[in-house]
Amino acid sequence: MRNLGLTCPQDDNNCIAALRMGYVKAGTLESLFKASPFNFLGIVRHDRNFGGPSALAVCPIVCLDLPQFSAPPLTEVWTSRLPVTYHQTEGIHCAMTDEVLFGALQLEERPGIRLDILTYRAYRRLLLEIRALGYPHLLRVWNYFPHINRDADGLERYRHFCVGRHQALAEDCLDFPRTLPAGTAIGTRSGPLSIHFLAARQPGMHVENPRQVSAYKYPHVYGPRSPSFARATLRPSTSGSHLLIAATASVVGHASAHIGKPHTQTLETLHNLNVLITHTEQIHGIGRGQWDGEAVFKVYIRHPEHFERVRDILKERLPSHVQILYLQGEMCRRELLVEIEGILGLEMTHVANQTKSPAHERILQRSC
Ligand code: 3EB
Repeated sequence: MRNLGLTCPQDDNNCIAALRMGYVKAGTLESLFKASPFNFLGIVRHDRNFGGPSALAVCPIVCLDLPQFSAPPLTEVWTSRLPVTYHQTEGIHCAMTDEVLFGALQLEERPGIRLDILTYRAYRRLLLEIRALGYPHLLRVWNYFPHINRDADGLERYRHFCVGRHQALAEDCLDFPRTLPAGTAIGTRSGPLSIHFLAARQPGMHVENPRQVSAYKYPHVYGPRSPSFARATLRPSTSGSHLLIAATASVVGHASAHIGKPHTQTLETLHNLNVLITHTEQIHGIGRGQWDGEAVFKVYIRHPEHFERVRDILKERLPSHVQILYLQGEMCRRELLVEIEGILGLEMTHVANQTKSPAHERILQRSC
């Protein structure tokens, strides 16, 4: 595969969208906020403590202990040109537009409360809250907690987490597991169980990857309950649609591929992303030229010594306008060394169903 074949940004891409995620230099956050204080949906910082202006605390702020490789440090910012309203209750902080809700909650772990119980409580709370606020469709969830690969009571902490998440989502979601949100689960260096999410008034369309067994169908060798997430969610909107891509790794079928090889794992991950995007285009009748150029990726790398190699591969294979943030984090399987997630913007005003893309053949030639 040479590259993901995404087009360059259009000229009109500078207008502020109804929903946008991007990375800004941490130092510019304050002036950005002052310029448009009511357009912030959320902020994700990649350090433990939030050192920004306190006025920002009206919107959900997520602080994750995941060291950044990029310098100067970048902050993830979610904005909207639509008016944003805020709501905070029982530890869940939400920001809402007419279409979407960005929310965050953090639960401290305490001795005697297993991670599956804590996770179940967190998900119950957030599912009740999004329904009460009128955004019942969960599109995308990010999950972070420390020591993800450590054993506790004879089971890896990630697997405990999967048990709690599965129970809450299976109880709540109509048409489980077909309505599962796209997901990320990454181990931090320290901190609480931190979950942030995007929910919507309208349902998204969940997409699976034909090269990969759906995570919710993984066999029991990976844990007593399968990981409850979709490979991607397509969020249709008349003001610009988005493809929200789950963290993607070097997993083929359900097995980890290229154990011990960061270079090949990165290539395999890119191949998975390419196939997932192409598959989305095919089933939803999207031409490759309809991606509007908004492309934001986040790369998690387990070992700092692999950073430069991974960055060089992505530099070569991703178009130059793509925004990329590199973080050090732990994947949920010990043998995985890199994971990549992303958000792609679509120029189209609505997403058609079940139409074959005429660009189909041409795109496949670009694959590995
Ligand atoms: C995988 O493909 C890699 O448990 O929410 C990726 C994205 C992975 C999300 C999750 C796990 C999760 O199975 C791991």
